[in-house]
Amino acid sequence: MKKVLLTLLALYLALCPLALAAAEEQVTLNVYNWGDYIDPDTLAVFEERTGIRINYELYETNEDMYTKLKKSKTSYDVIFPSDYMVERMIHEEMLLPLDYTAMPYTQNIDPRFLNASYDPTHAYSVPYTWGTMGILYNTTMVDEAPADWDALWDARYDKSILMLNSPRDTIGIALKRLGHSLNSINPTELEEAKQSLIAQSALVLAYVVDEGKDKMVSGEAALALVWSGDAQYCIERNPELAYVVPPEGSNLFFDAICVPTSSKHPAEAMRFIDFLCEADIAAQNYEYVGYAIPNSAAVELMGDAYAASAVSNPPDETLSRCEVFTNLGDDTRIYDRIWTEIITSIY
Ligand code: N2P
Repeated sequence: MKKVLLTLLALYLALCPLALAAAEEQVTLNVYNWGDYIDPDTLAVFEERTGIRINYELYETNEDMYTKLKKSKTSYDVIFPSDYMVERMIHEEMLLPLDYTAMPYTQNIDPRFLNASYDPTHAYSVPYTWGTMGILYNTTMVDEAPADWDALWDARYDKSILMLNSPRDTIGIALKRLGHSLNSINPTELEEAKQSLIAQSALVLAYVVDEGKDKMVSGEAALALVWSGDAQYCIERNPELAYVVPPEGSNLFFDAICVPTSSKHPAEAMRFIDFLCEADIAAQNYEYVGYAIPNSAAVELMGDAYAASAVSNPPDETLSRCEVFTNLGDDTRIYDRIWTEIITSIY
């Protein structure tokens, strides 16, 4: 009996480390992304296929994501910054270099998207989506289609206008409307943009990001400053809505997938990025998210269904009027200060 017990004890002690090791192998990736920016079904596919778990958290703006990464002790494994924010995070050594040999499906990315100035060799970022900013409007609530950015300053739509609660986007559009670059750091131009936004604020129903979509779909507001994919998402749910990129020009953005330096599981993070680049997964995500994608294999797979949307896929003439945000370095503080002044003048 004693011998049997000793044998069992020996066996238990021998197996214990194995059990511990198995428990340790369960990796959870902390994925931090914009609202409505992935089809949740694809996350389940990834978990099932790899045994890697995903803990999914949301942010609404590049600035919120950046501040969280700087200030919180949480380690994130995968994030989705826009162009100018990728540039800033590379500069501040917040991103890990990527191992492309571990991500064969990145070959599906259209090479035209791989020489962007924010990360010229794409050492730190894999392109995920792209789009424009414009006006989403309810055709039954406006007298005529918006002819220019002035529509968002039109007193006829008092308390029926939604603006983005996002400093670069909202200040950028105010600059564009006044004929300036949306990367301006000229104090006079920025003061002019600030005053125009303070004057406009009396007409604004709310400064929103993700909640704006429901408000537009339900007809609570007549006009909204939105990103093209969110416009597409809303138009699919309410065909009385339409989208326009005003003639003065707008922002063209590229959002990317990156691994922050705080990642505890960079190998698994890159496995997830590679998974998102598979043609069928990228196509499935496009159908859910509505933003244009740089994945040639997925675009080919979708054929006409993809090519047909002028909202996601604007003509070159529209794109030629758009500007990409650049990292403003220390001058970003001017925008932060102006944004605080605008917001505090409202509330
Ligand atoms: C997704 C927000 C997209 C971000 N809802 C635009 N850069």
